[in-house]
Amino acid sequence: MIPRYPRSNRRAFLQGASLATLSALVGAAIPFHRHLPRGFVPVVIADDLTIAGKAGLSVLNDRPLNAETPPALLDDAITPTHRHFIRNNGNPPADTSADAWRLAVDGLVKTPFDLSIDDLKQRFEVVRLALVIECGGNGRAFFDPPARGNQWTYGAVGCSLWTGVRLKDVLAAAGVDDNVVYTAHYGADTHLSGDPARLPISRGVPIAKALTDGVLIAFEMNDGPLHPMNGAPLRLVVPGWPGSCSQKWLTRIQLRDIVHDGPKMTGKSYRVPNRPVAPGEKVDEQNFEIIERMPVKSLITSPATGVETNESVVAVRGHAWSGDRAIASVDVSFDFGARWQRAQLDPPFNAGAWQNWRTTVRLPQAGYYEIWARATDTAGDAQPHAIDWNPKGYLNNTMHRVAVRLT
Ligand SMILES: Nc1nc2c(c(=O)[nH]1)N[C@H]1C(S)=C(S)[C@@H](COP(=O)(O)O)O[C@H]1N2
Ligand SMILES: [Mo]
Repeated sequence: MIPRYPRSNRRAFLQGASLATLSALVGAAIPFHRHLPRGFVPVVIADDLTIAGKAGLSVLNDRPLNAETPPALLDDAITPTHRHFIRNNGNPPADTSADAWRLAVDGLVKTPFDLSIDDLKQRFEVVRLALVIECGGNGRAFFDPPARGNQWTYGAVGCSLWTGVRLKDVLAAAGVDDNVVYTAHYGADTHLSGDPARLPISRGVPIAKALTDGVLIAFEMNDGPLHPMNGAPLRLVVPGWPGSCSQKWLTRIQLRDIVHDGPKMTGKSYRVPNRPVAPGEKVDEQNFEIIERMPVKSLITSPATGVETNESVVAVRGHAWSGDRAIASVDVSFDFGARWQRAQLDPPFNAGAWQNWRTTVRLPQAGYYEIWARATDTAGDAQPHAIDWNPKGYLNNTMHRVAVRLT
């Protein structure tokens, strides 16, 4: 895999990487890690940065590990584990073995409990759903003026098959108190500062969302183990909402009578202004609101952008999704939006999955074209041309544009 950032940055990234990240990169535990001099990069990865169990992901120049998938590698109807993006806020736990893992359910419940993964499988119905996880900051790279944070382009999204138990069943077994308004999620990853008292991220969702059918406590991904960087051995999957709600390395779910105030719930994290703002405008923190459902969006996964072809008939395909809603239609243009043709659209595998679509375009003569895709959801929301700018660069759902040159 070829990292997108210069070698010097890559070296700095590797030198600062945590043990769990290095283990993921070399593909094995590092028993003598304590003797590895600070700043030494394992030679196996010094020349070619690969993430074990992943292929073709672009690593962003940041610590901790964050990697996105180029759109053309998201072509599968269901995203294979080796193509699912990685978004880490802290240092992943070193030990992700399933046997000793425990999940606590507590807070405002009648009967708090603590369960193993086997207990979860035995006590609750096991379901398997295709579910979209998309980072709230996907598309941030295109904000102008720029927004700080990981410069995701298109590929901080995936739709894998997740097997697990429904959060609502687990909460029902615990008994939800009448005054509960929000969940609080906790994981086993540690804060980048190394301070054990600080959490990298702890988010939650309104109890009404937590009690919907599609929210899973998942222990399998694509019928195999979860990838260590995707939260093994246990994670939440909250479809349609910012990926940050889907706590990885899940250890605890607490029910609260206030909107959860854990790290990355407050301030400007995963929040947007509660009214439209001009690009670059300063917005007071009290005028921010928590992002809930993700907006309507689509991706062109074929052709790959920049392709050169001598074949005037081009097959175009991709996916479309919209928060808690289904997609009604996808339209495709190859003349900068003057005319649109309707694509053939599949129903979702289940609610919470993206929908696959395809069409064929006939390019009239040699030259440069852009293929644009525009999805419309069942409530009539369609993708915009221009970014609805916000200070932290969330929710960019502008149309995907792909360049094609016909020779
Ligand atoms: N424990 C924990 N859970 C987490 C995160 C994290 O850093 N730590 N990142 C969140 C964010 S911001 C996103 S977008 C998704 C990404 O899931 P993935 O890495 O499996 O693609 O995980 C979420 N869950
Ligand atoms: Mo995210």
